[in-house]
Amino acid sequence: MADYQGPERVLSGIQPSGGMHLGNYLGAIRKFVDLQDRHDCFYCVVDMHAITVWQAPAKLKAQTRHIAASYLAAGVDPARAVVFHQSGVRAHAELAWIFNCVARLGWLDRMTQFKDKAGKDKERASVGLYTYPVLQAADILVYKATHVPVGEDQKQHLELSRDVAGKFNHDYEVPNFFPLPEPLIKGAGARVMSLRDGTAKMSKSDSSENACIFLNDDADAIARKIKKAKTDPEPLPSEPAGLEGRPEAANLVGIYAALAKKTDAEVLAEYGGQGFGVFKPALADLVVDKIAPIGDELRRLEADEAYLDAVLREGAAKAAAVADPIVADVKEIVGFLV
Ligand code: AQP
Repeated sequence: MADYQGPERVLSGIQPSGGMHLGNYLGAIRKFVDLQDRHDCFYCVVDMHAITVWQAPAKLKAQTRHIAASYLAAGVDPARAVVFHQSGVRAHAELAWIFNCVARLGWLDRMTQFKDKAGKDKERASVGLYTYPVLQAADILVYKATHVPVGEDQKQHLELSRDVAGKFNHDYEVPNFFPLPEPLIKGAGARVMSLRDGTAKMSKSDSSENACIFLNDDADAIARKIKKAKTDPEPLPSEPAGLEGRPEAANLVGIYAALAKKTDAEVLAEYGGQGFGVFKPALADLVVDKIAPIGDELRRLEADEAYLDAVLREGAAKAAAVADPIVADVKEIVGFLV
């Protein structure tokens, strides 16, 4: 980034592959809201990423609107940030192909998310799932975005985006044409874990519905899931070091800290020595307080499909106006006839 002279821009996206959950909120969307006043922000619903695993077409449309509604319900303002669906801007796919020819197989072979998602039967995974990080590099660089707010699980993909940008700049002898995008990961909530297994990340596609708190869960569902959350029999320690080796306890304390905008140490100063019989109801009250109003607004917005579609369409037009000239420059650099 050091020598890049272009404007600072923020880009991030979430896949419409299921319901929006607390991990997406704390790891990504809450940062989107914080950034929109200070930066030029592009927030997309990455439907082209979602189809790297099978999505029923009618459901995909509904989920795309659900993610868009979640952005808005959480406070993303389409007047201040560009909100759009990835497939609505052709430039993403065009640049992704060129980047497929820049990225190296060896780089993709190292991606741990592909290994996790493809599982044991990787021969049956889609080619798209394998090249997913290349499309992600195109999503970012098609706007010459300099900053990318994401959860910790995306760190490796962001490094690949930097590698792609650097190799393109080097191979085509256009120093600093693309910025090397910086991930914005730090902070509480960067890695929210499953409520059923403190060693696995909270994920839309988790088969246990009690593993995830969804943004549209009502107060009863939130309280029930927290009550059922896996824990251990020990009381909470009075200092963070005491959470070592206790992933479920660490996760619940981390969620509390992220939502209350406190440190783990501050939470433990208050609850250290207490059992989960005391801590879980306090956590449930806090989650309901912060998340239930977002859920109410989300349901209201989801009922207005015409409005959501208009927001996405207008956002896609604004996004294309920025991306198309960048792709035109790329084609010229690569040597395509334009
Ligand atoms: N558990 C999490 N903690 C913190 N941040 C998270 N993110 C996802 N899970 C957590 C962040 O949310 C953004 C969007 O992620 P995504 O939906 O595009 O992809 P994902 O990381 O694959 O999310 P899921 O929920 O696990 O989806 P599925 O089950 O479909 O694969 C990213 O910034 C991510 O870091």
